[in-house]
Amino acid sequence: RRQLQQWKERAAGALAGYLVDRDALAVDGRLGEGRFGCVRFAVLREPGAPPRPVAVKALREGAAPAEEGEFLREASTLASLDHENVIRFVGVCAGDGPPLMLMEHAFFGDLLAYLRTRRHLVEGAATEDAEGPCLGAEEAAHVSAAELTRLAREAASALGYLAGRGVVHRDVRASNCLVDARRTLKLSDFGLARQVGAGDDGAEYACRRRGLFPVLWMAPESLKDGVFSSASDVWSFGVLATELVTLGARPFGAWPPLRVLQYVNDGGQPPLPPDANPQTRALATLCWRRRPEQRPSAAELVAYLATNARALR
Ligand code: ACK
Repeated sequence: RRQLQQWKERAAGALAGYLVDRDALAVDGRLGEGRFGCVRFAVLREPGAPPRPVAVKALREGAAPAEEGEFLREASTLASLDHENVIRFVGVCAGDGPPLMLMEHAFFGDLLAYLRTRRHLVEGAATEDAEGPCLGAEEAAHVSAAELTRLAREAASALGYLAGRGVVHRDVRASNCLVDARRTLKLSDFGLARQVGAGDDGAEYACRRRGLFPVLWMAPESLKDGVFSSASDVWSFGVLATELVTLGARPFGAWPPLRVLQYVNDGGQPPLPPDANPQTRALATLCWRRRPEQRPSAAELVAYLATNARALR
């Protein structure tokens, strides 16, 4: 408990420069439900600055002190990051009322919902008869190959940035990425992120606590030994690639997490759709190498996806 208190004081200190006046915030509709509580849309009006749309994460009322610690930790992690493909931190509201965390608002919401909407468009295009301005199925699928590859490259770029700063995200998946109005991917949800070293690529975080973990996206060493690193984020990136090419299908189909855990522990890899192209297959298979040090780095993934602009399909 004392450790938690010390941590909270440290986080509050780190965030002192980011305090936003609660009255400057006009909170509007709900964007969705996060781990700590509700995420809402708001307009921030600060003197001398144009009004600015933000997403507001609130810590739910009656949250346990440990949850408050996690909430502050996420805010201070985000406040320390600055990258085109990482959601921008705007500030926090403390004092009276529930703690609030303000982030850049991403117009299209989370990537999983975005992909699933696209799936309907592609399927709609496939069934539509020749009339109407709809894209042909092939054309729609084609458009998405370039876009899917760009989204993957942007996610890899965020991971490369984090690896260089010694931050392990630990929860990389489509539902934790956001898409802004320019359709740029923004990695988000840093609730499980941990600092593992100052830019030391091989550094690991060993988790002692049990909790809710995203089993379907987890590398075997994380499942088995609770070890997380930039290389385990790369494994999760491979699973994210399957979400991209399937336009948002659940990894491992209907398998329950326990079955996935046993399967991956026994050497299994996440399934790819039978029609996935060879480049997608090759990329994912590299990300799912058993030994973390044999997986490509995020920077290598970025380079590959930049030169193979339609690799994901
Ligand atoms: O699909 P969504 O609207 O996008 O539902 C989830 C929900 O809140 C829980 O994470 C949305 N959300 C979270 N952060 C943001 C943000 N910065 N901009 C827009 N929507 C956000 C997310």
